[in-house]
Amino acid sequence: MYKLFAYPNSYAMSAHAILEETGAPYDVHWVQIFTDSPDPAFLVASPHARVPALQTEEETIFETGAIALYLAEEHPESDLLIRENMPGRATFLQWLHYLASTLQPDVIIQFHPELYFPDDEDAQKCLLLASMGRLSSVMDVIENTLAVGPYFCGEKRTILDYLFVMQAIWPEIFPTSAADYPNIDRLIKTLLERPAVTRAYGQHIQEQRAPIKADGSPAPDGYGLHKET
Ligand SMILES: N[C@@H](CCC(=O)N[C@@H](CS)C(=O)NCC(=O)O)C(=O)O
Repeated sequence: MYKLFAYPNSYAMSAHAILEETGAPYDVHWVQIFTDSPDPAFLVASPHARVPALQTEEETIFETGAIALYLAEEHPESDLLIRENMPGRATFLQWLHYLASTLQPDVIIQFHPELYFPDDEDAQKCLLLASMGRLSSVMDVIENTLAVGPYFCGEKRTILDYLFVMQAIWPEIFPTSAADYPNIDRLIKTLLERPAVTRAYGQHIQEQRAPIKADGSPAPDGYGLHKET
């Protein structure tokens, strides 16, 4: 039985949706992040106290891309990989790393510029602007790639689509709106129609609405990366 350390409406959603796709049994362990006293078990699994982290029968791992790849390899029946020696493998690896190292850092900046410039609102505004410029060119590149789609790997749905879409559902990471990127918009809609994705996403929305604190007091501001409206 897997244990997924998660925080509502966060990067944990892609790992969560992939877990659902595999059909493997799992428990979600909801944890608090951005706290001075993270859950000790969570800290062991994820030394920066960032979600997601996954406890398997043998070990614990962190980093969304690694968790996604691990789950897809462990559960080949889910058919979410371009494997070694398959055509398109190199491109698959390219996008896997692009999503983690080129897209993701600018996504986190859009939600938490204060992590980079605490107590300097002007610097935060400059960072947000510069980072959105970088996101804009990333979105152009992805939009272009998906023109051949519908998925990152053409006709084949892979973990890449989950890794991207579960971030692309946040309007804050687009210069204007996802609707201005027809191929991205189509991919988001296609993936969100999948029962496994709906189940995972539904748990995050439900948890985001529920208070996390043991004393039952309301969730703190900023609970969930993207605040529901
Ligand atoms: N590269 C990491 C990033 C994880 C990450 O930054 N997660 C955010 C939530 S979406 C988090 O836990 N932030 C808490 C913190 O930075 O202290 C991954 O993909 O797993």
